[in-house]
Amino acid sequence: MKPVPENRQQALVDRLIEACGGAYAPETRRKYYITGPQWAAAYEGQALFHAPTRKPVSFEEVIRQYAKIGIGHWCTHDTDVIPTEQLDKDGQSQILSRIKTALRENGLECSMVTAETFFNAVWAASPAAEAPEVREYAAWRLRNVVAIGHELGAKFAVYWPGSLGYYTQGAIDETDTLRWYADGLNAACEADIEIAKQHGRPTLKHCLEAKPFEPQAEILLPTSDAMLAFIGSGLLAHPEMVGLNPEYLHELMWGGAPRAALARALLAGKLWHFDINDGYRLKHDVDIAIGLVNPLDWLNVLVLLRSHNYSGPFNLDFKPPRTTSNHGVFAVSFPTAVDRFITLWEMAGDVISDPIIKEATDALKAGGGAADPHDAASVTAANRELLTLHELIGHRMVQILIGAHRGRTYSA
Ligand code: XLS
Ligand code: MG
Ligand code: MG
Repeated sequence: MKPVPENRQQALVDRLIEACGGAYAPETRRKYYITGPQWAAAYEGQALFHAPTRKPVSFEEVIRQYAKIGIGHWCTHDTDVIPTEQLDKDGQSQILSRIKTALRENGLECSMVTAETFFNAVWAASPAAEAPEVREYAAWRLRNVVAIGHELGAKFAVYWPGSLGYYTQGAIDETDTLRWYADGLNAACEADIEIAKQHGRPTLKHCLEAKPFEPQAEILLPTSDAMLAFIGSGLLAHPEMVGLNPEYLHELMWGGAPRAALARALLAGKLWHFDINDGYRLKHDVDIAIGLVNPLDWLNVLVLLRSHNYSGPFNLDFKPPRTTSNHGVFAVSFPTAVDRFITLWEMAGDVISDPIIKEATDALKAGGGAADPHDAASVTAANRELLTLHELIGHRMVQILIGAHRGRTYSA
């Protein structure tokens, strides 16, 4: 092939993505509770060892593009859209009114707001640092985020306390830090009760998000399970207002099974919000879009969530790769992420209603009917052949994933 001149490259990408097929109409995409973060679409590709590869994108543009794709909900960190020095000042109200206009004009809703408590230098020693003024600043920021949430009509507030940890051990007492972190959340919940009353709205659902490493070397609440223990620790004044926002990759990063982590959150009644993406075990937070790495695992995750009627948001918390252009972010990255989600969600429905999986599962639950349930040999023998169904179910899941359950084979 001859070199493709710069001015023909977008058309080539557009033609090939069209040729891929399998895209859903924007109206279909809007039927799912999919939320698009401001920071994901506006991410410019920068990192510690990476210069930006894309140009800045305004929130007006992100909202307009999400509407065109069919992503019906938008969410943001406070400082994605409001400069730190303008928070809770006139600048904030002007920006919020511009956001409301953009949302209204494009038929989008703001689903969630989140506090940036990791990027600014003020968080160097975490939002729960030793110095009381840092903690007062953190409480003020969280209260302000709650106010922004009500102003924009959000239902959820998310907190990823990225810098709640340390590089050198021994300088802080972890129990103090965790108590102080709880004080910040208590301030947010108490402010919420007041502000919700003023607005005549229900209080927000406050969702904690864990990540096992980054940006600190050691993290005090590294997993969703640690967050559950924290919610139940007695430190929170309103534990009933606080739940989880697990992120798929964050559970995979520590070597866990995301589906099992979600199951534990479901049992605790705390699975309120879910950041969807993909990546690799025991690596940094690569934030690849859903289904590009682990589609089978994703299918399994969605089977669990569908089976248990999860009805919260699916938040596209991924980062378009640095190799994707500004055009590609909205032409390829977001629509394909949404479409893989929808396809996997619908496939999860196929798994749940698949007669083979159903019969196999029912048989496993019926067991073999051992003559003596207190005799190991008799119990083992009674189930010996049935247990082969575990592998058969795994095979059937792969068949559904690749379409082979419809009779497709690769015979020559
Ligand atoms: C970072 C987190 C972040 C949160 C919101 O790793 O995923 O994007 O979702 O602060
Ligand atoms: Mg996240
Ligand atoms: Mg992540």
